Amino acid sequence: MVLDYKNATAHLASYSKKDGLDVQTLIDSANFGGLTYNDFLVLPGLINFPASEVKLESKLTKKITMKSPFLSSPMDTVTEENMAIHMALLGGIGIIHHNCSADEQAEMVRKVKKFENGFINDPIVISPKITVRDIRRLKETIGFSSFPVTENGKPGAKLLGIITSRDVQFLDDDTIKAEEIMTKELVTAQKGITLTEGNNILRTSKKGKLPIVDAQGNLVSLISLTDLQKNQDYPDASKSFDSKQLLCGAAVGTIPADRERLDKLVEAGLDVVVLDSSNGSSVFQLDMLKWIKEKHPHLQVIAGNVVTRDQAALLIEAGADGLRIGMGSGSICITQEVMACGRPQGTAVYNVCEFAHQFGVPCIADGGIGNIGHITKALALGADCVMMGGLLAGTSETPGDYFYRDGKRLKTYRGMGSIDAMQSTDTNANASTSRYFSEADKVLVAQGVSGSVVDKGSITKFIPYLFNGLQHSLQDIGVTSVTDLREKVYGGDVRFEFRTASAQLEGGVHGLHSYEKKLHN
Ligand code: CPR
Repeated sequence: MVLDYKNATAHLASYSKKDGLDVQTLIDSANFGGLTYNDFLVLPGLINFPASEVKLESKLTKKITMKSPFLSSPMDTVTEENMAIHMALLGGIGIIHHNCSADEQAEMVRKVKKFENGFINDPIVISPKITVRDIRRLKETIGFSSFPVTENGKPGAKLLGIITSRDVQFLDDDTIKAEEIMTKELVTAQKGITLTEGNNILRTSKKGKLPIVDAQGNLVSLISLTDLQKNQDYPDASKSFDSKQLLCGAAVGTIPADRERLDKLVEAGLDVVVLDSSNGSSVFQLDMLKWIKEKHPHLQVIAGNVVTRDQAALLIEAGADGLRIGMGSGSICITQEVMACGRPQGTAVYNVCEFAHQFGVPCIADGGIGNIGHITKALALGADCVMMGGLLAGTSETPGDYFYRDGKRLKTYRGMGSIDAMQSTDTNANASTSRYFSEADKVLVAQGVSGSVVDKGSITKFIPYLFNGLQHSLQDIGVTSVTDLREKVYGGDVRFEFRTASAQLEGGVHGLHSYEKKLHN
């Protein structure tokens, strides 16, 4: 008998066969192996809304919600102040690494907290005694054409004038000093003005630079006309609850010196601390958590890393405001190989998130995110946010210089437990060794490698690519937000399918002689 086609959806509602698997069955069926992101797919749902309407707002910790579910890893080839500033501007957060002295790390935090879009808070400044020869040299190396002149040649001191390239262009005598040729009649603005007000002054005064001074005439910051033209608005920027300052995260270890380090970071304005350990279920981390909760009760603490419910329970009970999940899944990581310890990331993310959510503790899937699809899968398995190292490495906001090899423009990317990273600082609180409990070891055992990645351009383009891609991905699944995804996964409406080895081949590009994989414009 042929059924009436008009009743197809009604018939489906009472149909005994369902496509795909619910999430629990997916995880249970992989029990003899553990699940990675590449092992499964999410089945498509109904699209009745535009991708641009998909909300990616997500919880980072119990008290912090972000517009984009993205974090950059606390690694010395990924996150310093420049990355942290741009991650926050783009709606996520950067976690500043701790493979440096406490003072250096605190200074990076301070720079993120002091950053105001459009204001140059650390302008290159010259002294009145500097010669034309030096100014020309500075222009060649830095590429700027004008410099504020202050009494002692440093920002924060009394502003005396400005030197522009025109002031030095036609001078034959290289020994003339800046104070003899600088412009002294300056258009300045007072500290506290808004970017819009500053921009208006720049426009009407037709100057290239607007120095911002305090009541005593000391140089505080600068607005530049060239920046004005490229200045983007960042409506989704992650900001602290009480101030308009960008949100900043930083990692610390759990050795005694890290308490002093954390005090300095908190003084610099830190919002979130990540307790950085390859295995978070240690007495050291529990003690540290307890100490932080007493000493800095307003600081949000992300504990980890964990991959099991047992590990998670200890940290949840000790007051963790968020959990970081992953052991051995990082792209530079050899932990699973060397330590025989860890867990496939899909299984780890599902189990920990399912448990932690019952206590209102948000979770971050850390490591192994290689593309937009992996982000979707991490969120579908319960993660609130994802942390990325390798995917962001090679962008212009990461620390380190580009170099050329085999005709490719590259940057270094290395694991924090690689021999290179473990030997790289002369501070007694080496982040890399303490992350792996190796600070007392005479022989270092590497848990990661050091390598290189290709230039990915700026994250001001790359993060929007991830954001838009993720919106389209959730649209395909038929969910309108990260919360909607979570509810429909746990409710059994979002369905999953395993991928066999041949299914994985089928899902990749195949049958071509050659091709170029260009991911975005
Ligand atoms: P990917 O995003 O590159 O896959 O992984 C980055 C994550 O890898 C980091 O956030 C950190 O948790 C982890 N990680 C960093 N260095 C590591 C070493 Cl040497 N070994 C194991 N995991 C590491």
